[in-house]
Order: sequence, then structure tokens, then C-alpha cells
Amino acid sequence: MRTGITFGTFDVFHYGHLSILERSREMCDRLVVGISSDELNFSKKQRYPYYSYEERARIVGALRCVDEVFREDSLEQKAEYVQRYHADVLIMGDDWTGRFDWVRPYCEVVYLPRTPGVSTTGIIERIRL
Ligand code: C2G
Repeated sequence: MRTGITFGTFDVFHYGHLSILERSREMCDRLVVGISSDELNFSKKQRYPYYSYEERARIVGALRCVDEVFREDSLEQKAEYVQRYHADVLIMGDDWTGRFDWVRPYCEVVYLPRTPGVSTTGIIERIRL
């Protein structure tokens, strides 16, 4: 039984989000997803997500490729989360390449290619116009 763990905000859920979660699930038997808290998002991006943590966690948790969701409160707690969920592999999009290499003593770390041409910010800007 191989457990994978991945993280994200998953605000205004889109095709790129689905793709990374499906590809992550293909690498393991059980996929656990850390959803950024509203406060963590504010500290990363200086704005709150459009959807609340509860809404984002319900959307991601309802997907067939996701087995469990939890709240990610801090980027620095990755090793604790890996141990708490007994993860064998940490999977992130390649916009994070190198950023979580320090977790390698605890589990395998893999960066998958992002889906080009789609982003939450791009969608919000298009709709606002
Ligand atoms: N992603 C992707 N393709 C896109 C957009 C996003 O593959 N076109 C991936 C990102 O690389 C990330 C995941 O989808 O792995 C979630 O992306 P975001 O919601 O933007 O999350 P982020 O702000 O990167 O938060 O601890 C890490 C953070 O919580 C990650």
C-alpha cells in the first residue's frame, strides 16, 4: 500500500487541478491532499481565496481520485504531515521544483509538469473583464 501526499489551494477548481490530482493518484494506492488554510493562502499570495477552506476541501474531497483531505496550516510543516499520514511520496507541480527537496529524508519527492495555459488567477481575470 503506497500512500501519496500533495498540497495546494485548489481555489476556483479547474482542469489543471484535476490533472495533477489524477496523475498523483496514478503514482500511489491512496492519495491524501493538504488544502491550504485561508490564512496560509493570505500569507503566500496577499489575498484570501475566492472559496473558503471548507468549500475547497469539500470539492477536492469529493473527487474519486482523492482518498482524504486535511488542512495545511504552514508550508514548513511538510515533514510532519508526511509522517502523520505515513506518506511514501510527496507530489507537487513543477512550479515548486526544488522547494521541498528538504523533505527527502522523510519520503520520495516528485515534481510533475503543470498543465499549461490554465490558472485560477487567469480565470478570475478573464471573468472580471
Ligand atoms: N497546478 C497544475 N497546473 C496548473 C495549475 C496548478 O499542475 N495549470 C498544480 C500546482 O502545481 C499545484 C496544484 O495544482 O501542485 C495546486 O495548485 P494551487 O492551488 O495553485 O496551489 P499552490 O498555491 O501552488 O499551493 O504547500 C504547497 C502549497 O499549498 C501549494
